[in-house]
Amino acid sequence: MTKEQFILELQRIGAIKFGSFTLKSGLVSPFYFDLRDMISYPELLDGVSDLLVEKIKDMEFDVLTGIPYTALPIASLVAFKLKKSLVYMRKEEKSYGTGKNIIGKFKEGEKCLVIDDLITTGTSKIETAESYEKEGVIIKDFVVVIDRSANGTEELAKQGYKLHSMINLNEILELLQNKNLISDEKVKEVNDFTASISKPKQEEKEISNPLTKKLLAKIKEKRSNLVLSLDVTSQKEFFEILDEVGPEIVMLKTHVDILDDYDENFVSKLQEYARKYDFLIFEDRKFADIGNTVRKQFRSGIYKIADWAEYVTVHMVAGESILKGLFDGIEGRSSFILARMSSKGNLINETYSRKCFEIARRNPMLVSGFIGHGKNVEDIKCYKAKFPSGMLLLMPGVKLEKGSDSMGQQYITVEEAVQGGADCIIVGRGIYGNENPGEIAKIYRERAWKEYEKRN
Ligand code: S5P
Repeated sequence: MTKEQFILELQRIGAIKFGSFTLKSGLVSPFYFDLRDMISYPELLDGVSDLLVEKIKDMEFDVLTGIPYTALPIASLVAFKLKKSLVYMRKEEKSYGTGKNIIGKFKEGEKCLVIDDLITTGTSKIETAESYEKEGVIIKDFVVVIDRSANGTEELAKQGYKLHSMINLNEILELLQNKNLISDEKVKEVNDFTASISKPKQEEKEISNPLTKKLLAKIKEKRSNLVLSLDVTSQKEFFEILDEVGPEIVMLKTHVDILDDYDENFVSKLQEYARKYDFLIFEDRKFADIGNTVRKQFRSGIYKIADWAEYVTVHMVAGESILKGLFDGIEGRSSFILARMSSKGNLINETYSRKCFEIARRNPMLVSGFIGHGKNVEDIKCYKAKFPSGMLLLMPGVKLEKGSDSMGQQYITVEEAVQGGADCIIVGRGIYGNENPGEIAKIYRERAWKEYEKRN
């Protein structure tokens, strides 16, 4: 069956309708596609699965799924024809028995290709991806039989997914128009409707946040994307190490509250070092409270972080208003949101990460990027692909060798981090825990920079 024959068959069985239809959203649409009844037409199912097989046979994936209900029988046939295994997701989360939400055999880290019948806005695809990602399955590609959206491709791309459409709305309109099965007026009506519901295209914006630009410029200028996390408890040790490592780093990350002997001279000395060795200052305070409290934690108390730290970290668990609390009325400061963590068993899931990205997208002047981690290069790439454009990835949990500590920290290698998309690596004990912090920092720097240059 050719694509044209398939479209004409759909029209014949009433799966493509023109008229006036009230959608779930309440909008009245001049057309309606409903592929549910296709299961009653074996030759149509055979035809569509052949066309899909042709479309996906060279794509890379381990398992195949269809979004219930309509696409599941279609995906079953496609899987059968390609001799690939099929999985599917329960519609209701299961909390009893095995608690398994994905039916079928799969291994964590396997790539799943998702088939669906239609795409309108892309929202349900993103939700599907999230529920698979929660179970450790990697989703990158969606294949739809009909793309009835105006910009589904862009909407999915924003979240890091690729849409492959077998047929788009224009192809259907053109064919039916050529066969005199639809009037010119109707075509216009359909096009006007689609244009009216599509979200305006967002241009890829240049980076507007001056602090993000500043970090990027410093990385380039200093030819280093190494951030030292200097988590030592005495000022003596702090500045001794900094004297050795300062020349190698683009930024210094502090936990000022772990110093045993913090005093009023600390900040001015730190700033002097930052000037001397030309690095930026980042306090990893991890603000996570209501706006009013973080505002005081940032500006007041012993440390007065807002006075000297150009970047801070934020846990978005309290919601978007934390950004207002932190930055309202302050210039020249920015944040990194913890949208993933490196510690074993942390409670962050894909949905939480995505919400962090949405908040950052709305606040580009207050957020420079995200802290993140991943199991391997692929996993990090998937994570970073979902970032709003122009946002940076800083990655802790990095050492020269993979491993872990006894308190839940997990390490990946410098190469994995940067190849996956880390713009900066954050290294603590790997450097300050070494007998020769200066020498080892040089090695970290060189290895990270080599991968960074390769990637860019
Ligand atoms: O998920 C995270 C986020 C951060 S900011 N995992 C982390 O390890 N960090 C911080 O990075 C942590 O607080 C510490 O300061 C540093 C990693 O230190 P290391 O000694 O394990 O390299």
